[in-house]
Amino acid sequence: MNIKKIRIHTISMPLKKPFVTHLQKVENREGMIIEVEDREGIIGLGEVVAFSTPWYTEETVRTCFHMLKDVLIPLLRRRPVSHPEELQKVFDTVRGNAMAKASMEMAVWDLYARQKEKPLWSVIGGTREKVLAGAVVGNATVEGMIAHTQELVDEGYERIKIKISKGSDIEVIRALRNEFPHLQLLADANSAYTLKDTEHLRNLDEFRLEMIEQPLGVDDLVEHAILQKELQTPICLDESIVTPHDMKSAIHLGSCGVVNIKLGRVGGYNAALDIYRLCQENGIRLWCGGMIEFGVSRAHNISLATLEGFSIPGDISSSLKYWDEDIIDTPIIASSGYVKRFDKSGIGVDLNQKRLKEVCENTEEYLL
Ligand code: OSB
Ligand code: MG
Repeated sequence: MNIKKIRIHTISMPLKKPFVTHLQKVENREGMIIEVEDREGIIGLGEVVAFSTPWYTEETVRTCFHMLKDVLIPLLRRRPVSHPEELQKVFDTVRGNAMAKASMEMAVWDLYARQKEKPLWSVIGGTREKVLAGAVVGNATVEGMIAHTQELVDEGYERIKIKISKGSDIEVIRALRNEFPHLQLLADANSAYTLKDTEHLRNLDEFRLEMIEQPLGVDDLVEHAILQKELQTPICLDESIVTPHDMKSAIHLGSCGVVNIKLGRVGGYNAALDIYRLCQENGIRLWCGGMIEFGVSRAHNISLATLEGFSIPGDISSSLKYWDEDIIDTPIIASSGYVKRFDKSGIGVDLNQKRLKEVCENTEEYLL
């Protein structure tokens, strides 16, 4: 692929409003934008979606920087690839560190599509002209969550996910259901419960939630299978599915009816596409997750969600939901429940250089 240099921009941007889960309140988003440039000057874009601290997975912006600089870029220097699928084998020699690997995979897949002058969605076999959008409401008071949901519904979102936790669940969901009887509603617990809460979680069945996301611990594939037998509401796994092997285990055990795929969490396109195929073959429904990320990763999510199997609205929302101004030159806009795919080469967007300058804290360049 003739990769010549790689740039890593560390950026930091305040959110318009803090994003609250029972695990963490995110007020400022750190991240990294990756540019992979070939000998002709064509640039592929990727993004590190890890957070400043390891509250969602074990990676952080700093661990990703270390992995990129000291491990993954040197590996790529020693073992150049001629197709992005080869990255899987190259990166398999490094354990874990999915988000660091995913940022490189994103950039190399984008570069590959741009070299071929094709949109990335077509390279991976996507078909949807517009992808199913959805928005997320963070944890707050019942009144606050109703008001936020109303704002998002007024903006045209047809599916809303709310963050729940112990002590902030039944009451909020009942109130939202009363207020929005026909809204597609789901709840994400980010591992707030254990099997001891089974009776309590059963009380959620009456509210016709589309699903409950990650009610139990990251390692609880068996426990999720036991819980799923007790609930009518489908379980959707997020944190528990990191590798295609996790997906096989979850299918074998019956741990979930739904999965959200995040490129960052699973280590990039190669693993995401493997998980996608496993879900398609085994009747597991799929949607594309979000990481309160910047437009580069969001544009990758849109490419991925053009695959036919992404038949449920994901956490794909407008650039303006979190940012005053996004890092990409064409902001993402959700309307009437959809985001239109980008039809230019690669992910279809470029960096907004003016915005990058404003939010960039550090840039390093590595020659291959
Ligand atoms: O659990 O799905 C999650 C954001 C950051 C970390 C974890 C999660 C989320 C979201 C998606 O809920 C929010 C979004 O990107 O709009
Ligand atoms: Mg989640």
